Amino acid sequence: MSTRDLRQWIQDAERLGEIKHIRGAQWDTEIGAITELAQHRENGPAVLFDEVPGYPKGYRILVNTLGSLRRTALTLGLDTSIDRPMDLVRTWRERSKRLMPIPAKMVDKGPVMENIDTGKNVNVLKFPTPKWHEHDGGRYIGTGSIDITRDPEEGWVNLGTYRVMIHDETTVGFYISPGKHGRIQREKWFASKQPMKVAVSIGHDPLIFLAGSIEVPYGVSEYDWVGGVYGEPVEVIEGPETGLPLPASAEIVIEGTADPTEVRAEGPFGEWTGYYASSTRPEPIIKVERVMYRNTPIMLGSPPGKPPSELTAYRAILRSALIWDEMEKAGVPDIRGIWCHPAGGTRLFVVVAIKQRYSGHAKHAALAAMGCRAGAYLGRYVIVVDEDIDPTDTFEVLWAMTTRVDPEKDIEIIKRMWSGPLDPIIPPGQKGFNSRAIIDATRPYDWKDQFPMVAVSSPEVLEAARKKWGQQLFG
Ligand SMILES: Cc1cc2nc3c(=O)[nH]c(=O)nc-3n(C[C@H](O)[C@H](O)[C@H](O)COP(=O)(O)O)c2cc1C
Ligand SMILES: [Mn+2]
Repeated sequence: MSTRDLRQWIQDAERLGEIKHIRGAQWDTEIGAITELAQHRENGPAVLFDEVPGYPKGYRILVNTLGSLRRTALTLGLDTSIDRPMDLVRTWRERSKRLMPIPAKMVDKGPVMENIDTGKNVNVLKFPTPKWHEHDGGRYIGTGSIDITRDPEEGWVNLGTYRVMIHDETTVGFYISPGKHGRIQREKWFASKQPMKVAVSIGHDPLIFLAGSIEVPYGVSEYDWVGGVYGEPVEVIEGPETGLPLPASAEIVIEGTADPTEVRAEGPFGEWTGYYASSTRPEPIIKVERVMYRNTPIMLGSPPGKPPSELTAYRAILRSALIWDEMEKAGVPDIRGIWCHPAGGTRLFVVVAIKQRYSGHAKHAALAAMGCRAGAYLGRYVIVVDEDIDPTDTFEVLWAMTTRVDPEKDIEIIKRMWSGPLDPIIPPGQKGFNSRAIIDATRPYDWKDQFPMVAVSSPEVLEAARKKWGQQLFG
């Protein structure tokens, strides 16, 4: 798999019949509502909007790129015929085990430099940014985007998908949850009273967006991770205002500065939990100094919202694989499956299936699942089941929870874990921590051999009956 820009991705997806075209939809309610319809349908289409009223023809917006298994496989360079989520989790785990980060390559120029606005010409409103959800507090130019920042002490560059709201022509606001890499970097800059340079790329290969929105380890640039997936480096140019590496083939990049003393009201914005939980708070802003963009630029949009959404589609696969890997590294043996359920935004309801090997194995698994980086932020429930339960089958999981759990013994509460403003159940003014429930829905290890037998006939008996009587039974 070689490097790719957004236009190449569109061609590839077009060949698979995965893109719908919509012309003439308005930015204020229609594009957001159409996006919601596409995202709420399982394996719904990617949609390319053009001819947005009030904007030049060719200024486009692409949404729901990672909203199907097929396009997620395409983006990761995997077999696009895989049609079961757990098979994609397994395939990606095999592939990612061989992944070696490859540093980005600096080049002198790239298509993103086709148009350059500086000084009085800067106007982020020239692009058809939608108002994604009806009750949003503004237009969010950054959703399928990446915020590019540098660590002032360690020098490494982070790419994080952190939402970016338009305040006016030359000012945008950005929200980063506590503990995220960009937030840690920003706090270092601001603690030493220095402004932070920030660049935002708004339109790139969806793989870059994917990398910006999942847990690539601290200290590793997401550029290097993406290079590892491609097997060759991402080409970047040096941002003239910020000195930051910018994707050379990005559609739109804004460069600017965040000053430690300047804040403005940010939000409300429809969030991945399905609520407007963080409401409005003062947040840092970026004073935009330069906008670079390709001719007829294509914005990549990925608004979060009530699950299921695009982000729950691909992140269920990626997060399940990541937690599985991190648990293995924590020494948990015999994991048979992991599923980060989309209903919980892939964070709030994590099911782990194990083949129990020792007393305490289930608790070991649960604590690792909620303690590792991919599972630590804003979780709620970790459910551990035996290997006969398919973690992607909610009916099976609920059956285990209702029959293998004695609540007073098997539910454990862990307090003061990593949460933040987006947590809907924590009251305003008290956000920051939350608690977690571990539900051990495995057969109790100490008497599992006496645990009641499951009341189904053996596969052989059922198969024989099906052969002999199936025709009369089901026709
Ligand atoms: C569409 C979308 C929007 C997101 N918006 C935000 C956001 O506004 N703030 C935030 O902290 N994380 C947001 N996230 C989650 C982060 O991108 C994710 O936690 C990522 O791992 C952060 O990068 P980091 O690991 O380098 O900190 C969003 C994710 C997606 C998919
Ligand atoms: Mn990171």
